[in-house]
Amino acid sequence: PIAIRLEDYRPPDWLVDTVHLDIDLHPTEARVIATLKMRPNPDADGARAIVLDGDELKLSRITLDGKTLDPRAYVATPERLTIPRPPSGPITLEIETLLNPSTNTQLMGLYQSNGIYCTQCEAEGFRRITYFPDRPDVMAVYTTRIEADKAAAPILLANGNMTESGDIDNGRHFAVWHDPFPKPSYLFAMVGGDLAFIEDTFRTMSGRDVALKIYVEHGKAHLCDYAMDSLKRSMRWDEEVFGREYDLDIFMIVAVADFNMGAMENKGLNIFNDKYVLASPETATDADYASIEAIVAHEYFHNWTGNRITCRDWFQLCLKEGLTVFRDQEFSADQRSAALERIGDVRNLRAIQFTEDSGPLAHPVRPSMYREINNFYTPTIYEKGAEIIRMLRVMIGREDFRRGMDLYFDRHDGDAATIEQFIACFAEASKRDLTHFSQWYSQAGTPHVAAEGQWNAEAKTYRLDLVQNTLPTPGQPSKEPQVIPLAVALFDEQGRAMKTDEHLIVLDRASQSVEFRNIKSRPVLSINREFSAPIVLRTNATEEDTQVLAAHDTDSFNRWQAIQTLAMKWLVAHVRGAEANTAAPLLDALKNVLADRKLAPAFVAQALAMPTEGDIAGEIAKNVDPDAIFRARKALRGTLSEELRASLQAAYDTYAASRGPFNPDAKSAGERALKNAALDLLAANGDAKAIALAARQFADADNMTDRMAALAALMPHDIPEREQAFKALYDRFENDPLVIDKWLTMQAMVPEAATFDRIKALTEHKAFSFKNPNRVRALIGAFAGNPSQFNRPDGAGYRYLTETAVAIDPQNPQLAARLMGAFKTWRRLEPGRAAAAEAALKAVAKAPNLSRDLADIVGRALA
Ligand code: HT7
Ligand code: ZN
Repeated sequence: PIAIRLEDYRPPDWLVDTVHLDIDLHPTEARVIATLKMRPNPDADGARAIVLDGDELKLSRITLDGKTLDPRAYVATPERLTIPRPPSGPITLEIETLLNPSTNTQLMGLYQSNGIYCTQCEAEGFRRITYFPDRPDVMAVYTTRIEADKAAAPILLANGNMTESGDIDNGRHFAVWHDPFPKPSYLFAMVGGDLAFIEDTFRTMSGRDVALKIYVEHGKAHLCDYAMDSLKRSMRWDEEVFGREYDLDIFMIVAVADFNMGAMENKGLNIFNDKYVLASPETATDADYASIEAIVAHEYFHNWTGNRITCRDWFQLCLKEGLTVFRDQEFSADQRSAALERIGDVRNLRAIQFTEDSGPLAHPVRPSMYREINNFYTPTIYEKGAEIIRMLRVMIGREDFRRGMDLYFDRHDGDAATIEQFIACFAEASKRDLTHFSQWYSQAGTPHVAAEGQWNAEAKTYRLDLVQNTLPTPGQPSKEPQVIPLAVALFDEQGRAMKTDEHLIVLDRASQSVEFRNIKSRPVLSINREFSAPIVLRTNATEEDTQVLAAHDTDSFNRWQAIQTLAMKWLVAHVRGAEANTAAPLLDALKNVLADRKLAPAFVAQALAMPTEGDIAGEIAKNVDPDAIFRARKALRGTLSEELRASLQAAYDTYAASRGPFNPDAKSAGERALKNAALDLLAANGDAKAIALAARQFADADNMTDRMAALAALMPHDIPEREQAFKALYDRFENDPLVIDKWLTMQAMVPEAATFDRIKALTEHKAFSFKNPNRVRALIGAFAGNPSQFNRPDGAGYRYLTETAVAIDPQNPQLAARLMGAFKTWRRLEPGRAAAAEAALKAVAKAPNLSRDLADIVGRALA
């Protein structure tokens, strides 16, 4: 695939002012007539040919200013429509294309999901509907007329407000929608189908009433209340926290079953993977409720950060995605608990972004080159992009941050903007030079910071020496120092805060020293509080220092981090063969936390959740042996199970007893989280009483959180109770695909050699389909996330994944390429496994007719 480079950006030669789409829906022969009012771009300096993008398009007719275009005046291929010598002034083009939604398995452009017509246009799907300058800096006002069989598609939706609708002959009907806000083509959407809906209204801060509707397949409307509630809370929050009001008269969400990602922020008509809409206590876990809340908010927040202000080009993707993730994280923190949200967000960042940043697929938050943009919807763009915004707020303070955001909204409303324009707003609002800070956007890799403190008893000073280093990443062999904001506090050895309480150190050179004065006793350093910068940190803290922080740090994040640090130290030593390693400091810390009645149960649950196998592999970084990691983690959890049994049982009993009707709120979810974390550890050794407890909880549970937690506790053990639970879950929920996904995932996660055959058998099961991305991710994606089984020493796991990806590729390249994300970390494996992974990747690279998506991922994974 050819390279697209940021430095080659040129403004479009032609602009489109209005688009009128006339869409005649039909399962195999949908007809689209696009009427484009175009004019030459006064700001462009290039040739004036009209070149429109297409993708697998079939042109049936084209007129220019009302006259059929002479076939010698244009060239049409499925991928491009060129008019080499158009008139020099404004023109109207009418283009008719014919589509087959029923065979569109890529789920890009116009397709059918369970008979519902829907569209997905980001990033480059609009060109699968009609020929168009399909780039985000071409913004137009859209009017969409949809016509369909009334019986098959009684509901017809598009962006904006509905202006007309009615019946026509032959059982057909139509609706016209007009969106007054100019938008890029990737935000276009339409839906047609037989759908149920729930509705509500929202009164905006200026007193306008907005109609809210959530559309779903029939029989599922009762599962949409939590999504609706999340939407209303998001709308209020954006008014209160960012001063942003919704702008159309209606806001719609449509949930579909076949969807490549989580959801899509099309103007006024968000389309969702139904996994992130449908919820009931019976079928959704607390984690599902939290995801629904976060994703509904994320897509809604895009209305300002993404839609009203969009991206000039796809290199600026983090302008909307990083910023919108930051906004949804802040929303969740306000709705739930800021401390717990931060712990969860950092866990996720380390699990998915740090791994990406340290492997062959590392790339800057603003890449300078891509071959397939779909492969850049990554944790780096989203999660690291959000971390940059968070650091910016730490650096300039909350007030200037808000003033910068206001300036951005004011200045760029209606624009297709760049990162430079965004940063300029904060530089202006804070009167700071943010040039060096902006390097976070262009330099890939996670900085490693060493922080070594030295207390001088005589001088009563504490000197902190800071050194930063970022390892090379693909295409960036040498790195510059970054601007790293480090929130710092000092405690005494009894855990009392010293008078230098909170302090911000901005590390912006390769090494730097800071001196604290009047420090009368040896301090304990708490640094990178609230994870103020996305770095890997090493300090010269003693184990006792870490214990002080684990018991007393006033920053919940760093208190949790201290416990993880104690656990990680034990785990790494065990992986390296130190069997006699003592877990006493960790056990003390956990006993402390379990006994502390003032702590939120959700925090205690997080403290009990040991680093994952992936976390440990990341810490070890080289020559990774997934089996040794698995054994170490199992041994640690076994030790905790035995040594903490009484307090774990007490925690379990306390929260098992306090059961009322199910409530998905954060407090109740936190209590369930602690009860279930205790159960998980109690059962870690396969202790018969604990297994019986888990089996009973599974059988008696009145909600999916408790049911899945019980199944997760049984899952690592090869026992009849586990198999009975799998069967019972299937029997009860066989008609609910979203629960079936949990059933598939849990089986794919079993850490036993037999899992591989179980997975192959499950692909033949009637509940499974390679056509539905949720099913594929639930089974094959989960297997790729099962470290000990995916990384079988014989390489069969690698071969199975690559062969599956190659088989899926012709049907859905995005899905195939995403599965290959499992190879982000292959280079850190021990030589035997690394060789097997490399061989599997090379076999893919040689396969004929790879999609651009798959070829790009494999090429980069091997480079
Ligand atoms: N902006 C969206 C990203 C997206 C997407 C969504 C669904 C299917 C294909 C897609 N390609 C890109 C989702 C978001 O970040 O909000
Ligand atoms: Zn987004």
